[in-house]
Amino acid sequence: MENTPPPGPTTGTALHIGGATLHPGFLDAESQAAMVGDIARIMHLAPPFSPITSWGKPMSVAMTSAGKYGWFSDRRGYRYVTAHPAGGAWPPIPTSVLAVWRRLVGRTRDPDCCLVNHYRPGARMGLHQDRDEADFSWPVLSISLGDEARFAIGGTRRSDPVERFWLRSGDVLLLGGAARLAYHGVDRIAPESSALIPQGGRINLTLRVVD
Ligand code: MD6
Ligand code: FE
Repeated sequence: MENTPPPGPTTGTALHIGGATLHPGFLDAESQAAMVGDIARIMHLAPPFSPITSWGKPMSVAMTSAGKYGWFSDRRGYRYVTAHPAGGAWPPIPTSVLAVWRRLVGRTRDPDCCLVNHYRPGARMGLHQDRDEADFSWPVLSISLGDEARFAIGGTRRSDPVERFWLRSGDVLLLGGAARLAYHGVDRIAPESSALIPQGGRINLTLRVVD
């Protein structure tokens, strides 16, 4: 696939790609700007940090969280924790973000964790499965804000072939059903492809039920 995003916004109905469900342009410009403001408040209260992988290398993506749990990694491995590494509970998940979950997943249960990933140009997220949660019958919902990102998704084995597509600001992606345990990652960011985030880069929110 090409290395630069194809032109033009895409809006409208859901697309099914590699077992995932993509809602292109789910959030309009105004909702995206409001959400970035909400995320800036989370980052102020719970500053992003680059978790250390079990290999001992810091990740290129800076992370923080909101909700009952935050995602954390160090040499001992990956896990959910109830406090920021500097101390203190995680800030609550903003209503603007919960509203997206409630519209697409439902009102039966709200997510326990909103992981906030901040990508600067050059940051990447290697192919991984989201499997630190207790109940895989709940989907993982992801919201893209800012610079465009090329997303890769394969099957439930690391060696399965991957499909790649671009995630744009305002897109919402759901990994549920058979795709819940699909390997996926972000292999490139298109620098300065969006002016949404004052410092530039991309913010990705992933919402999960953890317990
Ligand atoms: C990202 N997303 O888009 C990384 N995980 O920056 C994820 O790792 C992800 O988009 C689970 C479900 C949807 C996702
Ligand atoms: Fe993931």
